[in-house]
Amino acid sequence: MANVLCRYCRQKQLGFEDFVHCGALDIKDKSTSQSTTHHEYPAENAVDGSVETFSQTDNDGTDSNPWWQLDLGGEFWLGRITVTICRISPCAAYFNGVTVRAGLSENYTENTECTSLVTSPSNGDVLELVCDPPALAQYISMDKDQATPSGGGTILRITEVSVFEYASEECASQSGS
Ligand SMILES: [Ca+2]
Repeated sequence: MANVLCRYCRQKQLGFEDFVHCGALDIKDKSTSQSTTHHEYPAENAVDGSVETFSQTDNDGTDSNPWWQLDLGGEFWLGRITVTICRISPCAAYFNGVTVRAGLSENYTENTECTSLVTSPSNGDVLELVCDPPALAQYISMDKDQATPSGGGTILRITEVSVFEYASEECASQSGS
């Protein structure tokens, strides 16, 4: 994985690519959406900077394929995606079995899986999900694949998401190892 990371970093350092930002992206005011919304838990609650709020899809069984999506408003090389899971049950169950995708299509089903499937998280976890290889993406989505056994059924709850680009500091640490 280190070689993949460093290739992109070196391109940036040498000016071959027009990267402007490094590290964590400011996503607080970026556009979010989700398949359905349960009561007062809209999609933007997952990027509002607070671990006390969360987004959630409907829990009445009518949303059989729940998804959540973030529009970064531009293309970025990802990177790392951090997901905070709230501390109280059933927070972990509601994020179990999630597929994280990143890509350039507004239709999340056309984007590839960015990280491995999320299985058996715990309440209060901060999941560090790495896009390997790096993904050029404008859209990040999280959806529940109904073909995968999931303790959370058809409800998707997301407490807080952070998104990181590959930065030159990471390149330096990787290449020095
Ligand atoms: Ca939140």
